[in-house]
Amino acid sequence: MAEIEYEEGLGEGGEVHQQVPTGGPHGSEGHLTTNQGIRISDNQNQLKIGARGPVQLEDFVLREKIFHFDHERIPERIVHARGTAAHGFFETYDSLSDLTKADLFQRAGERTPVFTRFSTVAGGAGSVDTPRDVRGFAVKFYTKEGNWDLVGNNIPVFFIQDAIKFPDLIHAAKMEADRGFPQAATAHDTFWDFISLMPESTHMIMWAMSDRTIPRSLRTMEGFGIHTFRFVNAEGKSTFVKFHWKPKQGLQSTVWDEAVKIAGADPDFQRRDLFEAIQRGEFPEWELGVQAFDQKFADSLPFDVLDATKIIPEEILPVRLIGRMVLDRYPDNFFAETEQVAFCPANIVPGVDFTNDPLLQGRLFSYLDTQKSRLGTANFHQLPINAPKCPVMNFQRDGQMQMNVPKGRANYEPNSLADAGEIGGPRECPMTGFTSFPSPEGGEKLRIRPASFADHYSQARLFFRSLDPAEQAHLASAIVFELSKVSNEAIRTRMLSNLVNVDPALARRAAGGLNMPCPEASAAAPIQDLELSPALRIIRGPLEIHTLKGRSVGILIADGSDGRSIDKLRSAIEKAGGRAVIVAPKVGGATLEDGSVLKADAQLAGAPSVIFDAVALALSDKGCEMLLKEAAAVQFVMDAFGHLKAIGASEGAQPLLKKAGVKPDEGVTGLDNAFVKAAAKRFWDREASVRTLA
Ligand code: HDD
Repeated sequence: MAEIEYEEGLGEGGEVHQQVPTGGPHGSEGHLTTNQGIRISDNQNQLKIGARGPVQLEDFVLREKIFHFDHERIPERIVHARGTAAHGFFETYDSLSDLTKADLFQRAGERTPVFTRFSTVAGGAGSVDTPRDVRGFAVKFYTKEGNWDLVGNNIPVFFIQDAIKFPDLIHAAKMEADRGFPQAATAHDTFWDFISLMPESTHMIMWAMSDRTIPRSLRTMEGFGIHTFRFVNAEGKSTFVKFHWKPKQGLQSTVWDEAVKIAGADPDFQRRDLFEAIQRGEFPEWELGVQAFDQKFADSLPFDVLDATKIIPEEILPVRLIGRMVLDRYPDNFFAETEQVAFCPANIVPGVDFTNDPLLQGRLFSYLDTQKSRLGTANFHQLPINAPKCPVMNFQRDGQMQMNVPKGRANYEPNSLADAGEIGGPRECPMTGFTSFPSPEGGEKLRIRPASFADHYSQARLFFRSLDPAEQAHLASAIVFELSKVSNEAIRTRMLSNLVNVDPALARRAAGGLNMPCPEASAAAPIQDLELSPALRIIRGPLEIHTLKGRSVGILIADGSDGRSIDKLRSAIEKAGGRAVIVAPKVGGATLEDGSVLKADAQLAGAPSVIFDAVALALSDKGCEMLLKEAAAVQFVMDAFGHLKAIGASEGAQPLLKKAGVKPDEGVTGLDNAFVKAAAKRFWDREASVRTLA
């Protein structure tokens, strides 16, 4: 946008009465007007009697502007309040007509527009991006047959089996009722009190305490539809499906100390990361896959597929990849799109259907209801971000904020007005309209949980035991951290006794970390030792990719640094698909060895190493000497080492390595190709030397 220059007009007494932009009528963007379209002559001053006189009530420009501002906020989401989103497309790989008649899956290569919102769960809209928390993964497909919302998380199971427990779960997880804290954290008494009394949460708790809840980037997480849904094909045949999103960027998490420090360094770390990746043209991509199965297969499993606290291990039922999603456009306006987008698991298209999962069934009501209170009107579906991209025609009328102007007399159906040449309106479509899968249902009316939902520990054990030992240690330490924040000892003990059911060694580790006795197991229920599932690992798992693609390297420079080696390093990083970010004590840059000035992308104090995937220290003897006295520089290196990242260091930088306590290992290299290779991964074996894990 052209910059507008202002010229001050002086009144007789020398008072400023107006400021007039000088660049064209009102810049190149047109005229400033009120909401009624009246052109505004002055947007700087209220209407007054005399330059210092009383303000006039008749100033409609002022009143309208302040009134609108006063009402700018809407209620934030009760959960998933903090989020970020992007536009993109979904592309079908091959026709899926064997499984579903859903139009978006019929033709290979067909693209469907999507809008995807990622979120944390517990924190408010103004909280931080990197607490330990589940991430929401909600996708709105604008299909030709209407909107389909796949409202999932980055974890394939949930805390509860029945939606009636959701308000209790969320009340317990969010800030405590009397004191209003902690914000965006589950490490407090009420959460663990509830969880310790809800054995069905145990499997989800294993995931929540694992590295899954501290993802490095929104781009490096999986997504899951969680519930068992149905696909229905043109012949009316139903197949059960579980949805999976697999990140092409690979799976990557942070270490806990790093996540905590990122929250201070950049509370917006993950939304900035998504925004900037898209700006750079590095469009994040996920593949959509399904685990498809029939009733016979469901009956063969040692648990109920209607129970949302269970997974089907991929080793038992592989994921069939059916398409890809690319996010290639950031919203133009955060409020209009990201804040006003309204997801609803009840939005499905012909060819997709629900099952009797009691968690899913409760959700079908909740989301439509919440949107009405959050967006203030039953017409929220007319907002551009929510409006389907296919025709919407019905006899629903009126309500607050009705944006459409329906024509004709008929606002009911059936009607015969069309027979008389008037507008009759739309009609039912028995052949092509949505029909529910006619599953035979029957039984007594009861409030009861099926016996097939009773095993709360076998899959929790399966998850824990399937992890890499490094991840197991992270998980045990996370439990110790969280329970250490619980002041009520009885809650800690009760939780530990639940953990004995999962894995006695895990319970003992947690008890050891808390320095508490390990209690007896809480349940006598039989627990099955299921076949382990290595597919569940992040570390050394199938989706841990060693790459610099989409990742960043912070290159620390100072006065006297060698420009040639910086250039060489930078191009090697870029060639490997990474991003080199020059960090210097001053943002204006540093004077290099040859006297030239290299501008920095970031100032050292504002760019700690936690925001990078690896760091390089391109320092001369002189520059290093200067930085030895700079706590931020020492911390930069100390944290990179503690967070198990690669460190490439010039000869001159060696004293800084020493001061930061860096011990040589394969992740500590010179500023050469070995560094570029090392920068693509983390060094998990280093961990035992830098922190005590439970
Ligand atoms: Fe929920 C929002 C995911 C269970 C009630 N939920 C919400 C969002 C996601 C999920 C990703 C944010 C959507 C956005 O970005 O706008 N929720 C889940 C998953 C669940 C789940 C994966 C279990 C498998 N949710 C769940 C239950 C209930 C709700 C059982 C209520 C009975 N969820 C809501 C809600 C929210 C919501 C209160 C808050 C804001 C909104 O809907 O639009 O209705």
